[in-house]
Amino acid sequence: MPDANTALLAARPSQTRLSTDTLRRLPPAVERPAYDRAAVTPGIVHIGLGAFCRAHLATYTDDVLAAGEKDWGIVGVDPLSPAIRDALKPQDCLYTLLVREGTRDRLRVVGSFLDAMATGDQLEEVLALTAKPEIRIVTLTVTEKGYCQDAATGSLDEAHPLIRADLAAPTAPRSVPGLLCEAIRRRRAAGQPPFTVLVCDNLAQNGIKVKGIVVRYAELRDPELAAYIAENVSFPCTMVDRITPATQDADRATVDAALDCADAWPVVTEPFKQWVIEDRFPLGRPAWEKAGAILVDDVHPFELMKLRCLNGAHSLLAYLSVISGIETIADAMTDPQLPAIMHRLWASDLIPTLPPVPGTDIPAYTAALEARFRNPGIRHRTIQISSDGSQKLPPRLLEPARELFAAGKAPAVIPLAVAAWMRFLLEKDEAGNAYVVADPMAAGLTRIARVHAGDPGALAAALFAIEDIFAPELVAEAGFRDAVVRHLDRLMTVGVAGTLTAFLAN
Ligand code: CS2
Repeated sequence: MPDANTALLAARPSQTRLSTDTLRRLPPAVERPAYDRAAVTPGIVHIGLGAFCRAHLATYTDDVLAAGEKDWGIVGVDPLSPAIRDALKPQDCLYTLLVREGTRDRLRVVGSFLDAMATGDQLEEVLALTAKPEIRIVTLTVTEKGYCQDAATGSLDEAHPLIRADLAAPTAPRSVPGLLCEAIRRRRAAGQPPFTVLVCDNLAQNGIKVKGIVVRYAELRDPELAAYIAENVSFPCTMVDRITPATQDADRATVDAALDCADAWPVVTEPFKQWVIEDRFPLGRPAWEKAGAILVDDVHPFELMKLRCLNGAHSLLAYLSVISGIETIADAMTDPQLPAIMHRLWASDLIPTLPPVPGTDIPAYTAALEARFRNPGIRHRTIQISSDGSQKLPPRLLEPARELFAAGKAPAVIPLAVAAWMRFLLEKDEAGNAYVVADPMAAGLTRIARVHAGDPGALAAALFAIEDIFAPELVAEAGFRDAVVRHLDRLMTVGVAGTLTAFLAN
């Protein structure tokens, strides 16, 4: 990624860079911050500078700043690499959002990031900032794996190399739990009440889970600090939604041409966005409801609906697509069979597990989801969604399967999705093209897949034995195990199309 950016900028040395100075010269159709950025002060530190947060919470906050709340600017922190910081800083942290609906593009320059940092070389600066009284919220988008969790239980993975390293050197943390814990400790030592921690990743009960992870990490470090966090730090749960694929060079070229200046890291997204937040902010919050966020007492029903219906369907489609050579979700939606499989997943396995969702008609919600998946302007790559299956499958599909069995029912489509993930681990599609399995557990998973490539029963059994992914209660269900092995056998012998034909005929 950084190389692609550098190459792009180097290739166009004469092109002006997006910045505060060039903002006023942009074509009139490009929306831009409708407020004086120089008058805005930081109130939020955001950890994780990927595309999603820049399409989502940064735009909600941009709207709130435009509505006149001046003390909620964001300082972005990249915990992984300095690449996005280095792309954003020379453009005064401005970037373009390319909102695509079919062939219609809307461009908006977002101004809510006031500064960008990276923990790699600015850790002390970041920790000094989070101790300041004006910082009242720390938001996070670090993906599921960023929390160093055991995905099956959602508790801290105490054997995680980053956690072990942080416990050995806790004042120079590299993991997200270690960073949060150290930031809370230093702020307390500075005599400040704790900031609110707002987790914006796709974990079930994300605030509760991450609080449990941080408290457990703190217990291993200093039980008194753990008790302080447990009692005093608020971690509201949130449901976040906006489909935001990784930026491609073609998107950069489109944006540069439309702006007539260079933006090193624009973000492409869909028009739809949704944010449901539990209203527990002891030090206050921006009036995000002015930008359309929904503030509630209990996020759980919203979160289950989104995590299962949207993300669960995404994972099913992604694995079946990667192995059969379908490149994007929009392409999967034009396949003769995949939409029907997705409808079955919703109707038989996922919707029956959902509690009522306030103000929401679930069939209308899934119909709208399907329309979003079909948006041909969004090239959301199935290989991107296939990443981190070990972290994504438990909350999206394995947990609803476990709930169905507990209620005396058997899931119809989830075993097929699990089998597709297992087949995906073979690292080659049906035409023999190789792809990379990106997953924090990739080395072990692909080794198992190689050893048992010719034997679906043995492959499934070896993967079922990984308790960080599969809860023992689920694996104890013979109906589940047998169905996965049956589908895996078919996928490995007749392929995706043949498997789906047989499946849909029943
Ligand atoms: C996707 C999500 O990559 C994935 O796993 O399912 O990024 C999805 O696009 C977002 O959660 C939509 O809000």
